[in-house]
Parts: sequence; C-alpha cells; structure tokens
Amino acid sequence: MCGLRTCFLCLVVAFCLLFGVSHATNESVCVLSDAPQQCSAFCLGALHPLCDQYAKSKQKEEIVKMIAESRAEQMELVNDMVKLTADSRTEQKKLANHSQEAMEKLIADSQAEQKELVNRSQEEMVKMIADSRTEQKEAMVKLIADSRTEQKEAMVKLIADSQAEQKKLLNVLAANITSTASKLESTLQEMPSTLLPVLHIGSRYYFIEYKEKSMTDAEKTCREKGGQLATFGNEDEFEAVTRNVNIYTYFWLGYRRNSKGEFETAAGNKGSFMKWESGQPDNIAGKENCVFLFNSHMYDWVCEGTYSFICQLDAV
Ligand SMILES: [Ca+2]
Repeated sequence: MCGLRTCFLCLVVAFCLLFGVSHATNESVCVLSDAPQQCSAFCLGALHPLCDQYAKSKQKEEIVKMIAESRAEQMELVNDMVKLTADSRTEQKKLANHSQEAMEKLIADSQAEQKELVNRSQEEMVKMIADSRTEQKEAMVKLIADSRTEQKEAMVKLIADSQAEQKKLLNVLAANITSTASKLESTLQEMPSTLLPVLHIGSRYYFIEYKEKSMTDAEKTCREKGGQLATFGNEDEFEAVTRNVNIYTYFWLGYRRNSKGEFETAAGNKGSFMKWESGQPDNIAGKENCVFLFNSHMYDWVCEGTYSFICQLDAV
C-alpha cells in the first residue's frame, strides 16, 4: 500500500516537473525538497529523462538569456560606439574649426608681420637712400671745393710762371731792341751825308740830317752845304717836309729869339710860317731861344743839346 502511494506521489512530482507551473513566479519549480528520500530509486530512474529534459531546458533558457544579455550589451556597445563616433566627429569638427581659425589667425599674423617688415624695410630703405644722397652731396661739395682750390692754385702758379716767362721774354726783347737800336743808330751815324734824303719842294731843297749835332754845328753843316737851317715860307712847305720825315725825331730848325723876344731866321727875316705846339712858345726860365721840330709841331727850347736837323738849300 505504501509502495503505490509513493509511486503516485512521484508521478505527481514528475508531472509537476514536466508540466507544473508556479503561477506565482511563472517559472517551472520542482516541489520535491528531497527527491532521493522522497522518491525511490525507481522513481528517480523513471524521472531521469524528465530531469535531463528539465536540465537541458534550463540550460537553454540560460543560453537564451545570456545571448539576450550579450545582444543587449552589444547593442549598448554599438550605441556607445555610435555616440563615441559622433562625439569624436564633433570633436574633430571642433578641432578642425579651431585649427582653421588658428591657421587663419596665423596667416593673418604672418601677413601683418610681413607687411610691417615691408613697411619697416621700406622706411629703412628710404632712410638709407636719404643718408646715401646726403653723403654723396657732401662728398661732391668737398670734391668741387678741393677741385676749385686745386684749380685756383694751379691757375695762380700758371699765371706766376707765365708772368715770369713773359718778363724773361720782355727782358730778352728789350735787350734785342736796345741792341738793334744801337746798331741802327751806329749805322745811321756812319752813313755818308750825301746818302741822306733831299726833298725838292717848290723852289727849295730840304736836306734831312738824322745825325745829331749841337745847334751851332748843325748851322755850320748847313752853311757848308750852301744853305742854312730850315725855315718855312708857308704851311704847304712845312707840311710837305713833315710828311717826309720821322715825326718822332727832334730836328733843329733855323730860328733864334732876338733881343725883342721875336723869332727870326739867320738872315734876320721875321714872319716865316710857324706852327707851335699848344702852350708853346713858353720860354721857360727865359732861356728857350732856339726852336726844334717834333711831331709836326714847333717848340722853343734851350740852344744846348744835340739833335738831328734839317737844312734848307737853294740848289743841290
Ligand atoms: Ca718851350
């Protein structure tokens, strides 16, 4: 009787295990608390397939649960990954924006620096050019001043040299002229009187003697030639003679002052043609009693001294 009751109980337990459901928890629960004691070996042998089935079912549930949890975790990971990616993109975008802004700022700064450098360089260049021009101007002014000084010194030296040379040449020239004049004078004095010019004017002949003699000797020479020292009957005779003589030679003429202060010829004639130089006769010191011809005019003069003379002849 007890065996039947135990068997029945085990069947109930098996039923419970296979199909029993706890309405309180919605899960299958074995109501046996001590199956080896409560079920006999027979019962356990009969229930063994059910227990395996249960264990497999339980394992399957565990696996399903694990898979579900794993999927949930994977989904969570995927979501995290998506969020992370989005954050990363935002960050990258931010970084890119920052980078662009920094780059733009860097470029702007660089351009500003370049501009400033160019401006500074331009200013320095302008200053350098200005300095250079000032230096060039100063150098040019100095060069011109030096050049002028040198030119002035050279000019002064040149003028001094030229003057010295001219002076030397003048001395040589003066010596030559003196020598030539001396020779000419000597030659002239040595010339025979017959070779000297004789002028035929109207009815008179005029003999021009360049050899210098005293008034007395000149008068004597003229007398020896058959004549006398020259006087002039009129202006035509006077001018005809002066045109034919060296006007810068002094010539004795045939006039003497008489006791009355009048000029007369050796024959005592007055009223001959006279052509006095302005201011003459002035008879300085009351001693100018003779007359000479110079530069086509007459002068009263002291009778001392030696000059050339002109004789007046009636025939030659
Ligand atoms: Ca005089």
